[in-house]
Amino acid sequence: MKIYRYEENPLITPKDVKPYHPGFEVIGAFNAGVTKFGDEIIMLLRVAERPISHDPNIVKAPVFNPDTKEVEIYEFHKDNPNYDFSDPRVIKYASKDKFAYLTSLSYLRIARSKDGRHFTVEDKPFVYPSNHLETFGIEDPRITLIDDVYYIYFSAVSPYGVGEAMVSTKDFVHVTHHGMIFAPENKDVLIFPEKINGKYYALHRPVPKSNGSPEIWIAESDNLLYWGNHQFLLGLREGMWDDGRIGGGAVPIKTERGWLELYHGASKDDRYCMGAVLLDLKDPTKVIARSEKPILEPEADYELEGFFGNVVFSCGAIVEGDIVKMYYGVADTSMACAELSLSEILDSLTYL
Ligand code: MAN
Repeated sequence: MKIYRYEENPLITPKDVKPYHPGFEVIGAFNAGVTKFGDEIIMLLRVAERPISHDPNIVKAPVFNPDTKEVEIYEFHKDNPNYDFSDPRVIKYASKDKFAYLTSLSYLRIARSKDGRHFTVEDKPFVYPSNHLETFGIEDPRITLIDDVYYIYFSAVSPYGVGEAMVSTKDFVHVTHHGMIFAPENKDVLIFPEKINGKYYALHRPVPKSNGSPEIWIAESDNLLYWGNHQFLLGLREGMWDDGRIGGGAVPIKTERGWLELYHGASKDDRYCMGAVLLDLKDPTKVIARSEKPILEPEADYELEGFFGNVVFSCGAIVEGDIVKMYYGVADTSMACAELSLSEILDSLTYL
């Protein structure tokens, strides 16, 4: 399969984004939702900011306080035996496989472009944590346009867990909050851009606890807010590139052969690739075909190295004829884009 990575990659890096919080540094501008808006392409960036630490033995954890609207900073010494600091993204409890804090606070910021390659990042956040379910930040937005409303949904992270919250806008200025649409632990929601047989559909990715794995489910709704009839859709594949965790990536693309979903799959050692799955046009709970091999894997230097390397992670694509412009976060640090051929992706799938 031919993959054309833009010469301008990475398109946006943390250096292109001014910190919003005094005393903080931007460590990530990545995993952006993408949409067309008038004659612009809008990227809704996940911007991750971290309090600057002058002592390498001190790890800081920023937490948004919804009552005061301030960000509070907690400090941890790396010698503290109660915590595990081996994953740079989180401060884990030493005694259990859970995180206590994140090391950065994420929020959503708009970047605009006319050509899809050169972006201007706005100065202020567009969606910022606003309640008790978002105190550790909001992450990895996706944007689905239905009629003239842009639905934006994202991971909301707090001590209560990671769930999926939704807002909507018509103009990328005014925002309506709709609250949490999928309770913890759930991420990687992807709302289909139109009703199918009279229902809205969404992919989602629960993380079952007592048994089960982080795999892709599908649900339906009459109103985009209340989701039901949950069904298991797509699982991990032992020994393959997607045997650790999988989740939806870009908003499902309607093609003649079915709904094409570009999803991410991570191996057990956290190497994130993009693959594709094809769902029945009239009944998206049916899987028709799936990638054996990734359609994109971390190979370029900016994909291999960064805050958390070996990651390509798409939250949105723009389709023009046969061209799929897949925007994707690289190494939990920056944004890149690659063009692929829609028909080549469809031809590369293994039909079940
Ligand atoms: C994982 C990673 C992080 C993210 C947390 C919370 O550890 O995806 O980037 O901040 O989950 O969602």
